Amino acid sequence: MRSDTKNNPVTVDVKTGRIDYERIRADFPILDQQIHGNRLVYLDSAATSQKPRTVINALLDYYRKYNANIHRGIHALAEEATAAYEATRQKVAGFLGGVAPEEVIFTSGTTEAINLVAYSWGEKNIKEGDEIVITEMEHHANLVPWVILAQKKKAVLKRIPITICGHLDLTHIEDIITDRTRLVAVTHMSNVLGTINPVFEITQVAGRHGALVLADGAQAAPHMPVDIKQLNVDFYAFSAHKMLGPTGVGVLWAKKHLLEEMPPFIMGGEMIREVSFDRITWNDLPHKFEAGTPNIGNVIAFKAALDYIEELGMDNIRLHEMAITRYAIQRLSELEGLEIQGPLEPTQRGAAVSFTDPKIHPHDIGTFLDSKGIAIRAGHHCAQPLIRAMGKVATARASFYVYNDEKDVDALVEALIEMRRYFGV
Ligand code: C6P
Repeated sequence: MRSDTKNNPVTVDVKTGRIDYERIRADFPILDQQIHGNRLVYLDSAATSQKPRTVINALLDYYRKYNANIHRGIHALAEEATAAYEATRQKVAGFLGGVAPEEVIFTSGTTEAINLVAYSWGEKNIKEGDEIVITEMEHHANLVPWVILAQKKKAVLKRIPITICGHLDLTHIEDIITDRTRLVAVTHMSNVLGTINPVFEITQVAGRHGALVLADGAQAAPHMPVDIKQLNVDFYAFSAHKMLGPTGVGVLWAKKHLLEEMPPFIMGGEMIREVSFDRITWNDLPHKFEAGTPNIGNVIAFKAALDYIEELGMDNIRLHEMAITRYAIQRLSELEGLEIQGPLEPTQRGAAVSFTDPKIHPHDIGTFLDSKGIAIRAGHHCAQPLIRAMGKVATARASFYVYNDEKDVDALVEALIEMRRYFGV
């Protein structure tokens, strides 16, 4: 691997675990700009995070110096690209708490990772009358594939409801997960409510009934330590672009024996061992699930993102975000009538904070904040059944990451106060 993408050491206050925000912000070139004449305050990391210079440089390096296809060539560039691509797989395996690298499948994102499980494992294992359990707070990526699979297979789709505080209501879990349940698909952290779900506890119940558990880690993996063995899940999916990495790269982790039993999802080059017109045998893991030329440069640059996160320390990231979230909830609560969705206690939630104003539509909130240089997301956040269960049509969502601090929260709250004056409410 080339070494000129090496990051400068980042600083963390050892006593508080707080990240040196000004220092971090300087690592993200995109943040150094004005939007509509104001300092950019980026509060939309739950949609996609910004990228540090090291990630951008890793991508440029690949295209400038060793762009080649992987696992095929016998020339120097191909070998260098293959080694760098596989180094990311090793890094991901370590990031997940030390899993086997062949259990790490690169996909285009969380969405494709979950679809892979639905099409491959689901098509093979779900039969008429079987049960698939999801929750009321799923993103469409962990909902639509199961709705469609259940319809196709005449399986029963059951759901775990939410409480008014935005937690999963596990009161009737023993009735919901039964001996007919084949799979429980649950988000590790809600992209709307911020709720961190008790995935391990759910795997305990599922395990007693012989059901597998898939956790959607799109919002959790970027923000908190993920140890697959401790979580006890069978499948785990997440996206690089929400954790400082490039778009177009995701990960499906699954237990080796499951991957070995699952048929390939996409057919083509690289995923085969031998092909004739009447017989085809599959390649070993992980290649069986990575047909065609993958997103080589972006996978390689993803390693730089994981290096950056490792250097900061995931525990420090979590502490930093809990402090910002606590401050954000406290400051937003000062606005009379503003409703904050999800748990209010930062230890139970992540740094995606949804809110609604009784008199101003979330889209108007988003548009007004944009005019002040503040980027948030407004809408249903690809979780329509959840938004409906909350009795809303949409929410505004501010989401924080390593490059945000309390100053950004203050900018948000001041702009919301100004917005109310502007709308005369
Ligand atoms: N949520 C948001 O603004 P992809 O698009 O495949 O990288 O990730 C899909 C996905 C799956 N699960 C959860 C919990 C998610 O939050 C997301 C992406 C973004 O909330 C874009 S809709």
